[in-house]
Parts: sequence; C-alpha cells; structure tokens
Amino acid sequence: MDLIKAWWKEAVVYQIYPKSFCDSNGDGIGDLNGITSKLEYLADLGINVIWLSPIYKSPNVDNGYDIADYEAIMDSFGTMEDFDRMLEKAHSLGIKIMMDLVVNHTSDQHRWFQESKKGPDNPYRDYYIWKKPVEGRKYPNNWGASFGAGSVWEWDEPSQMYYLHLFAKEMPDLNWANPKVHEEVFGMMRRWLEKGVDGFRMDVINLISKDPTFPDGELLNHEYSDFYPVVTNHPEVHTYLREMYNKVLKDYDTITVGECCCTSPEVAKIYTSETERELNMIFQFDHMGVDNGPHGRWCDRRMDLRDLKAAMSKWQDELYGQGWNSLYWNNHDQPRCVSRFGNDSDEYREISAKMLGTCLHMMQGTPYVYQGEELGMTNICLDINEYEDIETLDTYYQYVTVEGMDPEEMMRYIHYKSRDNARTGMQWSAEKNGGFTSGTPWFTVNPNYTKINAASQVNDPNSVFSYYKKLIHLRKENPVMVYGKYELLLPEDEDLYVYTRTDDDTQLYVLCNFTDKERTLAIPDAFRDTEVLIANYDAPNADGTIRPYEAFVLKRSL
Ligand code: TEU
Ligand code: CA
Repeated sequence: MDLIKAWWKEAVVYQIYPKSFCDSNGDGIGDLNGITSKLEYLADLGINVIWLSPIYKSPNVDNGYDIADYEAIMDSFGTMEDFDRMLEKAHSLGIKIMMDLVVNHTSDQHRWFQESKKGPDNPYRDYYIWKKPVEGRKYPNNWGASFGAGSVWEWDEPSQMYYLHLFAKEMPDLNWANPKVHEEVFGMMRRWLEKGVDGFRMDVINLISKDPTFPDGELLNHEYSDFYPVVTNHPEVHTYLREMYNKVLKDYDTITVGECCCTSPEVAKIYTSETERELNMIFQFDHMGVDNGPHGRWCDRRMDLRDLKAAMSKWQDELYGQGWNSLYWNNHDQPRCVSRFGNDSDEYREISAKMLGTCLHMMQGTPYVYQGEELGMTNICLDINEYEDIETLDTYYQYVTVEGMDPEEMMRYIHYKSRDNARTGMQWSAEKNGGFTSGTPWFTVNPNYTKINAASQVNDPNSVFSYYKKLIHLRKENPVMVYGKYELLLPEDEDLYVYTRTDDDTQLYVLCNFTDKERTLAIPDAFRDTEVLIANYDAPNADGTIRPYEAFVLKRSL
C-alpha cells in the first residue's frame, strides 16, 4: 500500500515542560530564555518539532494547564518578546513549535469566567456550564472530578447554581455547545498561527463536547463515578474539530495531535482520517494502562510484556493506511519509562533506555521524546510533603485520608506512577542542581544528576543521548521506518518484543529484550549477515544468544 507522505509523519517531536527545562535567571523556575539557550542542543539531537507545554498566563494550580489568558505569557516564563526570539531562533535552526492548546477548560481566573460568575444575565454566562440543583440529589450528576477528591460540580452561592469542572475546581469547563466559544478559540488559534507557530497539541480534546443530558456514570465508590467513559468522544467532538479544521487549520501547514484518553482505533480513524480532516494524530492511552491495577493507574505492578505488545500492535495494525499513530513512552503526566518499562539500576539503566528507544522509534507513527528521556532520566522517591503535583496530592488525600488506605502502600504507587517523576529539573550537567538553575529549584532535581546529565553524554558516542540521536537520524534515511508495514512476531513471548517493518524494497527486523535474562533466539535466515542498522551492544551474537535488555535492528533489501 502506498501511504500518503507528510512532513509530520517523518518528524520527531520533543516535548518541553518549560517549568522544569532550563532556568535562565536564577529564580528557580524554567523559562523561555532558558529554552532559547538550549535550542542548539535540540538541533544537535536532531528533533524537528518542539511541543511546548503551556506557557500562557496562569495561576499554576495545574502548572499552566489552568490558563488565565491564552494570549499572554506566564510572568515567570518571560515576555512575548522572549517568545518571539525563541520562535525565530527555533525556526532558524529548522525546528518547528507546536503549542499546547487547552480549551476544554480555562482557569477560574480567566476573564471569561470572572464575567460568567457574575450571574445568569452576564453575556459570558454560557461560556461555561452551569446547572441548577436537582431535587433530591446532592449534585446534578455523579461524576467525580479527575483530580482526587469530590464532585465535578462546584456550588456558586450567589447564583445558587453549580458549574462544571472535570479537573480541579479552579479549572471550569468551557461550554462548547455555545458557538461563541468556538469563535473565541478559533480567533485565538489564528492569531498564534499568524505569529508563526506551527501547530497544536490539543489537551483532552475528546472531552470538549458533553452529552446535554449529563448522564450518570458507573459508580467507582459510594458517591462518584469515573466521567471518562461517559464524556470521551461524544459525537459532536467530530463536528467541532472539522469546524476547527475548516475555519482555521486548513489555511496553515500545521502539525496537530489530540490527547484522547479512552479512545479505540475505530474512533481514532475518524479523528485522523486523511479524507475528512480533523487531526493529524492522537495520543492514545492503551499502552499507558498495561500496568494498571484495582485503583486504576495507582499501582506498582510491573506490566506483562504480552499486554504491552498487544496494546501497541493493535494500534500499529489498525491505523495502517487508515490514520496515523503517535508514539510515546513518556510525557509530563507519566513516570519515566526507563524506571517503568526498563530497568533503572546502575547496571542496566543505559542499555534498557536504549532498548526502549529502539522499540518505539522503529514503529510506525510520529515519535515523541520527552525532555530527559534522551538521557535516560529516572523516577524519584520523595516523601509525600515534597510532592508538588495536584493530582498526586489530591489522590493521596482521597485514598489515604478519606478512604483509609495504608500510607505506605499509597507511597509505593506514587513512587512508581506520580506525574512528578517527569517534572524534576532537567539534568544538564554535574553542577549544582544539575545545571537546571543557579538558584533554588521550584521542585526537586533528582540527586542522580551527578551521573546522569547532558554534559557527560553529548560527546560520548556510547551515551543514551548519542543513541537517540542515531535513532532520530536513521528515520531520515530509512523511509521504511516511517511508512513500512508493521508485523508482530512471537506475540506470546514474555521477554522479547520482536517485529518487522516492510515496504516495497526494504525489510527491518527489530528485536528487543525487555528483561535482564539471557535468552536465545536464532536470527531468521533471511537476515543472516545483513546490515545492522542499530544495536545497543556491539553487534548481535551470531549464536543467537540475546543479552539482558539487548536491542538490535537488522535491515535487508527485498
Ligand atoms: O491530561 C489529561 C489526562 O488524561 C490526565 O489528567 C491524566 O488522566 C492523568 O495525568 C494521569 O495520566 C491533560 C494534561 O496532560 C495534564 O497535565 C492536565 O493536568 C490535564 O489535561 C488537565 O488540563
Ligand atoms: Ca527563571
């Protein structure tokens, strides 16, 4: 099958979480000038696009995902002039900038909400979702808010009504049933595109349309349900996204990715169809759920590799020629992949980080690298009072304080899964605070910066950084990595992830050992003595012995 070629299919995206990336002025908080100072580093790595987590004005209840002004820069991150300089320099280095578009909700400090709150007659009232109390019920429905404790409905005393917030109460949901909201959002997007930004990562975009009957969900505990299955992918989302495409995006050459939890490949095909354009790709979550447990993601169980292979392969197979995948192990909401799916011990950290990179980058889709992943950065272990993330703190409160879970049990889950694992300061060097800041960092820098840092890796040909650089480079020279068809081999093997990629003239054989065990598996005859595209040990053993966390890719012409 001949797939349609596109630059965003061939690109590699690097995600920056600005608060934790690089502090230029010693106030302990990462900022835009810090990013600008590291663009050469990113150009050297070879990435094509930066996904910039929110940099807009925000009271920081959720580190910028609560936006008070979509068209102003957060004070602690710098000024609009700083932004323009960053954008210009990025472009001059051939790097595009993809902005975070958070339009399911705003901050309660946003001017629209400040107006909306003034009462039912205010012209902005219907920018948000307000409901009168329902006779005989505590809340208008039973949805529990995403961050830990309580209902999604917040009481407003003056107007005797509730407003909806799927996330924190300081993050009221916008009302997409109101066409004025569309015009506001589209105008704002257009102004950013006119400034020269190159696309949008759309936060929880499949939640923006709510079923107007606000149906109850299935109860998780005696009071609240999980709203996700009820709210995600309401059919109107597609109408809204097509409208967004036709009124804004089609006039620009953009990259777009929608964050779409609880979405099947069936629905993803609609979002990412090449004929009726909505989005270029989505972030699906199936592989992020392979190590869930009875408390959802709050669990410290290691995944079963067969589940991971099944989750990844389902998407590889079903979107082939029908839509487009994004590929990620990490982002600002997930623990560090080397600690989660690899092995962060001194012995195996580097080799397993390279293995994970190989496994992901050889698949079909646009790969995303999250800051520090290219160095093999790891999880951290803190006391509960040292965490900053609202989700971690609220969930601890809910499970331990309200529901009585053993605190030690909850801390095990937090150490394994907290979003703060991804939010420690970027480890630039062996200097104080890993070179992230010369001041007092807003959040812990992982003390292992003395041995894991960029300065020691950029010029070391055997580093995780150099390996990622090679993976990114290989993509440019091997179209089969981008467009080839994927086929999973040995689906039931518990240790090895083996697959091929095939196009008209080339085939790749990808083998990854996800364990510290030695195994044997003969190299298929067709790949004997063929080119080794990349390998995390010297070269594959001729006798078929596979070493701990070994990964290699063989290439042959057809
Ligand atoms: O995340 C939405 C989302 O799916 C998360 O709440 C997720 O359930 C949780 O982090 C566990 O994985 C987006 C942003 O990526 C996140 O940082 C924001 O907090 C959230 O939306 C609200 O804007
Ligand atoms: Ca700063």
